[in-house]
Amino acid sequence: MSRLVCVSNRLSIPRKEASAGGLAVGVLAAMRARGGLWFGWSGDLVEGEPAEAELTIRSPVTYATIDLDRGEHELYYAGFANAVLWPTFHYFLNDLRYSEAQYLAYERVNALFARRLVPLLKPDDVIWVHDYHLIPLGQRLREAGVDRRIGFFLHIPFPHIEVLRSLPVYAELVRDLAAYDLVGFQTAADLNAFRAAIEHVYGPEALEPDGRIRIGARRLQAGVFPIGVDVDALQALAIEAQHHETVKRTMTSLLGRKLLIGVDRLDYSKGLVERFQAYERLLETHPENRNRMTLLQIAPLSRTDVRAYAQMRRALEQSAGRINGRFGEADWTPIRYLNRNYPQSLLMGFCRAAQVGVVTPVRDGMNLVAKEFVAAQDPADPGVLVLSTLAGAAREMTNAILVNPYDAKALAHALQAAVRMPLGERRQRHQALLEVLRRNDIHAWHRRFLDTLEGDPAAQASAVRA
Ligand code: GDG
Repeated sequence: MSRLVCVSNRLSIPRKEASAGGLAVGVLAAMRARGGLWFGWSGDLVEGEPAEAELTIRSPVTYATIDLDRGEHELYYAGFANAVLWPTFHYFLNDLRYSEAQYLAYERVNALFARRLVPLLKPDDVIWVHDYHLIPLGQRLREAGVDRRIGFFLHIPFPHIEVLRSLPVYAELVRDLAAYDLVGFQTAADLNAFRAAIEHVYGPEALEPDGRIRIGARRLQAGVFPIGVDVDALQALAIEAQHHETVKRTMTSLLGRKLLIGVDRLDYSKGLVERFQAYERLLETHPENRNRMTLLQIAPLSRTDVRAYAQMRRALEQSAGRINGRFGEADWTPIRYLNRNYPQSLLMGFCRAAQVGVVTPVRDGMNLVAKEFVAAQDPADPGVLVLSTLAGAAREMTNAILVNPYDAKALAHALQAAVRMPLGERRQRHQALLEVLRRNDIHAWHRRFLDTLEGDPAAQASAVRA
């Protein structure tokens, strides 16, 4: 079997503190299963041209990290990746401020990744590039003479062509994506949007009847590979975490009230402002819930150097403060809003103890928290998942209570239905959701992607059909 080389902006080195983020969870699973090289940014900033990659061996994974120049990183990461691509791909065009300087830095950082990666490559490596930070990397590697199979997986949504076209460099991005052998998406909607973008840039003749894409002499594949979770590992964590001191103390402090839980990186795409509004509405319109439930919202800070995130943080602090001031009692805080990072074991313990999982992003590629919440439940007495129709996960998890997060009335209603759902229905829905999770777990995700990339005909057929 050829060696796997994964490339992502950030990586998850065991000796460093784990950070919240879905990409690292997924790539780590693939790397652990198969071993190989994981290349990415060290997390450290320097002044000037960064040195060669530093290798850290943690068998079966070798981590190769490079530092980035502080100014370049600001333009590439806080700038083009997170203030241009992230909002555009999540349909937030209001705050879009395009800057050519940021795009050029994005290009330069991708070229740097290619320069530093090429000397580490072996002749039969298979290369898997992850996410929107690194769209041009495949093309840069091709220019450096790399002719191995290179795949790309987009963890976030791919927008409709009419939204994508707002970016002055949309055609360059589509051409860069076409340099890969396989481009993977979370949902069929993302794949269709990509195919429409290919048609827009290259014309209808680029789309072949068998689903492949032909550009000149090159052919590439695009497919749907919904990311999943490690169900057994999460179940084991959740069961063990019940005995964790912090989980026990937290449950005691609720004095028998129902627990609603949200766990999200603090990001405007996660719908927290809308979630707090709906919760306020629930307390307003269903007063019987007052002093009977608590919303525990865990929201570790992310991308604090991007302006839109600081604004949203202030709005949430005000909202939580207002709700607690308006409805709280001396012995009851309606929302416990925490901007801190917890170990995953504790998160799973909180999820298992909760009656309702509130996963209501206003746009999300997949959303792993929805799947983690279901995996953490006790099948004999499971909690209920309230899930946004605008998360990729909603396409598979049709037995959750599905709701449009922009509709405060409907969301309040969904929360009410969730806390009141009888045991029989909870069990039935949970069992159906667990089956979906098992059918398409994290191992199936990386196996299917890599089998397709490496040319397994059975995997290819299923990727094209998906
Ligand atoms: C991107 C896409 C797609 C959260 N808080 C803590 C913590 N987390 C973990 C969760 C989960 C992960 O972070 C978040 O994953 P999501 O999928 O929910 O969201 P993104 O970070 O936006 O991920 C997303 C994903 O990539 C994978 O393809 O699903 O659509 O946006 O695993 O549990 N982990 C720890 N402490 C926390 O406080 N340890």
